[in-house]
Amino acid sequence: METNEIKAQVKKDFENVKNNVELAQVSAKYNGKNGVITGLFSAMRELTDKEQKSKAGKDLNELKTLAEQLYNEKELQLINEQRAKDLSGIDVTLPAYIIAEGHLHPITKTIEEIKAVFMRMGFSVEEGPEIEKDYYNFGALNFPKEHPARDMHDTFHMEDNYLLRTHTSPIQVRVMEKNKPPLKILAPGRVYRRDAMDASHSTVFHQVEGFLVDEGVKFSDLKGTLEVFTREMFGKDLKVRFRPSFFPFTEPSAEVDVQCVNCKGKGCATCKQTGWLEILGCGMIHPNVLKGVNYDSEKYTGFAFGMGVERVAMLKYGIDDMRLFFENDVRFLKQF
Ligand code: 2U9
Repeated sequence: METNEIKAQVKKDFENVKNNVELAQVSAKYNGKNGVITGLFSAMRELTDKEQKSKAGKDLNELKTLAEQLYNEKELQLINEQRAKDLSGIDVTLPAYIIAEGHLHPITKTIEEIKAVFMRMGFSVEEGPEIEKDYYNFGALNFPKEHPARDMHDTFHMEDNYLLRTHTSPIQVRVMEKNKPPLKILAPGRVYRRDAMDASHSTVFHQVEGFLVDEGVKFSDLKGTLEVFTREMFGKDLKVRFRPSFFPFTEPSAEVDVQCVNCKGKGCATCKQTGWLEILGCGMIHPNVLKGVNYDSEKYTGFAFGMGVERVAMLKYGIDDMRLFFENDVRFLKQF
């Protein structure tokens, strides 16, 4: 068959294609492994007459290009036809229906933000049970039995020395029991206190605690770590101060204030005219806590810190009532 005749046939075949299946069939007929054009190329390679071979090669290349071009044109035509069919009966000028997008709760967001800052400093995150043994919540943390410090935690007690954890410190005791130093752990989670709910207290709230244990850990390491945290969380221009405090599980202990995020230290209602906001508690881990998990307290030292997430979120976002976080009023939640 003359190439011109074949060309005419190719054109006719592609013209008659009505769908993708037929397009694939016609394409295979010419360009497939056993296709007409593929066959002709094989035959051409057998030719011995140089001139004949060169002409046949040129003709075949033209034919191949034509088949490719026709294929591409047909493919585009089929896509456009399908699109027109899809859109028939649809008014594309109608305004879009906006689907309401959900997002994380502000407390979850705050926890994620706190975690991100400490993870950049090399802390890893651990979780633990909310129903805890008295030992992990108090005993292991150097709270003496019958000591008033336990009362301050307003605990929900259960049977068999179980309770609802009043802080996330038990997570860290469990991590220490299972691992050797060096350790650098962040412990976020929900905690429970038998407290009446008001603008600044809640029965259920969230804490992020953290600790680091290694050889030669000093109070200055704690200060440096927490200064990085407050700078990243509240802004780099706000000053930080450490005040002496007391916790059974740390010695020495301190509370950390940041200059008021609202008035930048001048004095306002948020900071009760003091210019400072209390953000964190912290200290060097008490040797009794280290001994309790069989660490050599002569060799290892560590620091620990803790914060209430709701309080951090309230200060960061300028919220004056903790109850808003738990009411789940979408008018409130939508603002984050
Ligand atoms: C281990 C040893 C020590 C965690 C710490 C605080 C200080 C602290 C409070 C802040 C506000 C709790 O939410 S809050 O009421 N926390 O002041 N927490 S040091 O110390 C630990 C933890 C684990 C093994």
